[in-house]
This record gives sequence, C-alpha cells and structure tokens, in this order.
Amino acid sequence: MADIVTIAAEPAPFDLEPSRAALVLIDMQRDFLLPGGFGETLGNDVSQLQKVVPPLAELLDAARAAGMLVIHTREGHKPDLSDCPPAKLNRGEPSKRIGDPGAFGRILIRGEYGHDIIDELAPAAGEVVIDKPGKGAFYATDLHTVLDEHGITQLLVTGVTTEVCVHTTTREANDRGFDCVVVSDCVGSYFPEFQRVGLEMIAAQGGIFGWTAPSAALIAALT
Ligand code: TIU
Repeated sequence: MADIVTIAAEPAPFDLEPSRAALVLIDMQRDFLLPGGFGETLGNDVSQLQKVVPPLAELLDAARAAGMLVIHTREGHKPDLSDCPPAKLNRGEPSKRIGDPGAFGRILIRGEYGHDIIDELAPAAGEVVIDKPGKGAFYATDLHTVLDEHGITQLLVTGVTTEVCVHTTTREANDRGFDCVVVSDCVGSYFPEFQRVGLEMIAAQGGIFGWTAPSAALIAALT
C-alpha cells in the first residue's frame, strides 16, 4: 500500500494514508434501499438511494484490492426490541413500526432478510460487520475498539442516509479523533436538498467535522 497520497477534497486536500484508513459502509441494507422496508414505511422515496450503489461498489472493489480495512454497519434491533428505546420505536407516524412485518421480514430486526446488506455490497469473508441500535455507529458497539486494534486513524465514510446515520457517525468519529472523508457520490439521502446541504455542512467552516471528496479521487489514489 502507498504511504500517503494527497487527494483533492473539500475544504482542502486530504493526505490519505491507506494503511491507516478504513472504508466504512453505513447501513446499505435492504430495509433502507428497497420498497417495503423501514425507509419506505417512513414515507420516503427509496429510489433516491439507489444511485449510490454503482459508485460505492467500485470504491469497495478498489479498497479491497488495496488491502484496506472494510467495515459494514447495519442499523437494527434484537427480535424482542429490548435495545430499541420508546423514543425511537414510537417516533412519528410511520405506516409500520420497527419490528412489524414488512416485505422482507420484520422491519429492522437482526436476522431478517430486510435487515441485511444489499447483494451488490455484500460483506466479503473477514470484513467487519457492526450491528448498531442507533444512528451513530459508535453508540453501543465495539467499533472504536475494532478501529484501534487495526491502527486506523482515518475513515472513508459512505452509505445512507447522508443527514442521519452518515452525519451522526462522522460527527462521533470526529469527536473520537478520527479524520473523516465523506465520499460525496457514495452517500445518499431520500431528500436531494438534504444531500446537498448535508455535504456542505461537513466541509464548511474549514472542515468543521470532516472532508468531502468524490469516489473518483479516492479510487485514483488507491489504484
Ligand atoms: N431515516 C433515515 O434517513 N435514516 C435512518 O433511519 N437510518 C440511517 O440513516 N441509516
């Protein structure tokens, strides 16, 4: 692996150190991307997220070929919902709630088909999968320990949704001392306006909690 590669990023160039960087794919689950899952029960147009899949599959290939650590996360809960606080379970007026039967099994429940990652981005043998009950990937998980064990200091953050789980995870990671590059075409939102502003918020104020860069810049650096 190359030592350090400088990539074009916002708000400033980013010195990528592939041996100390992990590719993080957040919640690329059927329940968020396919009709009938959690995203749709919240009233969202799930087709908005599909455009993330091709560039993210390419970036995943490049990261694997470069030998980078790859980490997948899944948002979801135990079948008895004991790890789902009422504040989350009862929020809003969804057509169905977490744990209800959906098109792909019980919604956001671990072990159900809909809770798992889409086929195009299925974890390879040996890749880390973090099951998380919250929006952030650090809350109630061993993600920080895993990153420390691998000597990781930089995260390439991808997945869905930009303004919810991607933002929460990136903000938490920044507070925990990780340098985060959010990959602009590999994160997706149900709301185009939130996608645009969500990316701008990261790089604003001199990169207040991270950098943003397109996947092409990262793939070029890794290959
Ligand atoms: N609803 C929404 O935008 N997102 C979530 O509920 N979870 C994630 O972002 N993964």
